[in-house]
Amino acid sequence: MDVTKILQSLEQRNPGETEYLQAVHEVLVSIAGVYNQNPHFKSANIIERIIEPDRVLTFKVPWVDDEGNVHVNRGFRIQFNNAIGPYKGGLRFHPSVNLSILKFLGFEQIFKNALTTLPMGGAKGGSDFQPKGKSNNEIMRFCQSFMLELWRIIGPETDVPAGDIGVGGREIGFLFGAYKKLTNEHVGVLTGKGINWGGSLIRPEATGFGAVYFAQEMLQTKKLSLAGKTVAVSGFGNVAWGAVTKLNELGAKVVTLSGPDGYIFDEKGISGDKIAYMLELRASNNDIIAPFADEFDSAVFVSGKRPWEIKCDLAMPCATQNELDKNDALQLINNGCICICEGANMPCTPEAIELFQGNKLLYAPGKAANAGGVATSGLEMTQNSMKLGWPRDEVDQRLHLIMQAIHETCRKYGTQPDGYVDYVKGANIAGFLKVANAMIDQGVI
Ligand code: NDP
Ligand code: 2IT
Repeated sequence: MDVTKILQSLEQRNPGETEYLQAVHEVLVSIAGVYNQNPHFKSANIIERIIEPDRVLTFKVPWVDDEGNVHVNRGFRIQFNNAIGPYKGGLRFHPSVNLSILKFLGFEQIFKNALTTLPMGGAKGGSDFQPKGKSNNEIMRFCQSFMLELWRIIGPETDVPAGDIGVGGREIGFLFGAYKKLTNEHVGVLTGKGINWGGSLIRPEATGFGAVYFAQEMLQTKKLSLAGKTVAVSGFGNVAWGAVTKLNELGAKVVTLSGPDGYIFDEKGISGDKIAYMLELRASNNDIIAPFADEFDSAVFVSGKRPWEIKCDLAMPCATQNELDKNDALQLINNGCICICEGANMPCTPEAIELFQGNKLLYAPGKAANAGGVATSGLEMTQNSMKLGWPRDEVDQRLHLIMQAIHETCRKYGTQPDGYVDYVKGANIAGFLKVANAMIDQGVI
């Protein structure tokens, strides 16, 4: 496989889709060796087939605001690959959403889902809708209009969407209500559902919990633990909340959170009522973290900056893609950070990753470290199929085991001759092998 040639042709056919090209580039570089050693991949042209989505749907989402004004947003669903199971992946509502971002997320989701050990294909969707500042009724009307199109191509055995940035329990509720009305079926077509109507315990916490379990595994390879470690976290959404909660449980001290307006630093640690307040801020729908520093004397707000300048042992980026660049990486390294564990999808730029790996730090890519969210979605699907619900401990234990298994898989495929574990390579190779072999078994289709 000639990575440069493939990427050139991909760029020609997908001009300007920078995030998508970035995600494909990373995977191709990782798997080139394995690919070239196995001629059956080449003869089945797996590469060209795996980087092209099976199906891309874009649609109009008209909706009416509380003043009676009519708006139009764009909706998307990328069904990327269903070789190992039904399409599965979240929906993102954020003004930055475009085809490139959803294709990168859908592409990554193929490998992430393969790593979970559960039968799920890869997909992603969403809209450029801005939820910030919208009323409950406006969100509901938007979700209903979105589902008026989406329902045609999803189903519990076909494609099962879930949440992502801007889509949480409330939105999943409105989307589910609309699907149920349109099809007259109460089925597990979405995950992240409310606990009284088919949801799974632990799903809200799962991505953050899972990422912390993964960090714990990485530290253990160096005979270290989370107890007493200082952690810088970015974001203050669903993933950040789960991570901060579990980090506290395991004895670590979280000193930062961030929002689009800047970050807060709290040297006393963010725990207890501070976590509760973070949720309140999130629910206020204003998307600013600054008020946190007004509420707690120990916290200071740093406007317009990212938390990576704070001295920490661990960094957990949990906000969005490309939020940690080369300069941030240098600051972390110079400040003695030993482990970077991604809660978000692709939050570190390629240059930052190169620095982490070049300095032999523990570095885990989102597709391995944040797979606990979709894995628990898979467990929600299992419970829906069985028409029963597992207790909290059972789901948490399964999540923990899955994260340990993913870590082990990364080690198996990513350990380098000098003993350093390249988790990027490990995750990409393991995910790729599973999906590619399934595609070969199923023929050219
Ligand atoms: P939330 O909507 O709950 O929180 C996202 C946070 O990131 C918000 O603070 C948001 O603020 C900020 N953010 C989003 N986009 C940008 C941007 N372009 N620039 C700066 N800040 C931004 O989302 P989640 O916590 O669910 O998701 C966080 C990350 O985790 C994402 O990368 C997501 O893909 C990933 N993830 C989520 C999973 C889940 O189950 N929810 C599972 C696995 C990964 P604002 O919107 O104002 O910009
Ligand atoms: O990026 C992700 O893995 C998610 N947003 C969760 C997807 C899911 O289907 O639970």
